[in-house]
Amino acid sequence: IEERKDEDANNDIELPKYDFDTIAIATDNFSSKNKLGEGGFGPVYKGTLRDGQDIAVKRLSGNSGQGLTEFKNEVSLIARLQHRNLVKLLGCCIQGDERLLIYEYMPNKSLDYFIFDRNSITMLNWHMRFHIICGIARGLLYLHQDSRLRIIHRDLKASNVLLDKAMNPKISDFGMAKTFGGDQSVANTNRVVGTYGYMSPEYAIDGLFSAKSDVFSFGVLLLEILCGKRNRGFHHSDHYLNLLGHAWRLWMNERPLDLIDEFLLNNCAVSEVLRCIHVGLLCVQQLPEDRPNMASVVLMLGSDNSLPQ
Ligand code: ACK
Repeated sequence: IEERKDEDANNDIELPKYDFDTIAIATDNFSSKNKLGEGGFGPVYKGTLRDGQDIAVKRLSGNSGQGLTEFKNEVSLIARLQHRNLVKLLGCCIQGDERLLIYEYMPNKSLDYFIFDRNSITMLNWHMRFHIICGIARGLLYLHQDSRLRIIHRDLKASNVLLDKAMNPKISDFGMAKTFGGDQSVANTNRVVGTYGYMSPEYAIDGLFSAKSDVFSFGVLLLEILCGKRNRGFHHSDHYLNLLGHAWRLWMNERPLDLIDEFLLNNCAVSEVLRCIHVGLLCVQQLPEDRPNMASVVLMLGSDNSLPQ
């Protein structure tokens, strides 16, 4: 793993720099009515640039040195990312104490809102769910596979997947991401960050992370999308974390028929549902070496012709 040094992080930035006043005006001085929510490292605001373009502005809360590191990490990584299933970073602002990230605005909120809200989940028919699953898989494959990037996201979860106007999914929030280079594919950290419930056992317990830990999170997310249910909020305890993948498998083994019944009513393609369940369960396997990589996942899911691209 190439741990990026703080002082190097800015060298990679090839992004438009906005001045603070422009963004303050665009967001109506960060007024509370424009606040979209609280992200991992500070509040996010909606704004509109002078040319009419809608933006989302992530404002780093000024008090933590750790936040500054994550900010630089996120900027240097995302500045190079170009994929339709990743939220696009349009620019940044580093002025005085202010640190802002300016993103394309995603009008349909996060996936979290759709899959865990009893009413909203009904808005996601099978075709949309499959489209979203395939899009997330392609975005993650791009992060893992691009030879220049090779990025592990480390915090893939429903609230970090945003939806655009056409309900295309885009992965966001790269504050925890790490690059890895050469032949090295597994790294160790004693600072485990991420979200319990989505974290793979080897990462949560031993701090070992690799592309396969993202695959595990993807598997949990896929199963959540299929079932419209949050993973069972496992606690930070070795016992529970060891059981996480196992619990999903047990639960899904009991449930596939119910799931298919539910989706059949909406004329879904049963073979696609079965394929998705199969892929999800492969991804949440206990041992990283048993999980498929994202290239295989994308292949196994098959093509997504459900919605116009
Ligand atoms: O679920 P949400 O509505 O979508 O609430 C969270 C909140 O900000 C904190 O992360 C929203 N958010 C983050 N980035 C964007 C974006 N690019 N476009 C629209 N909303 C965003 C996120």
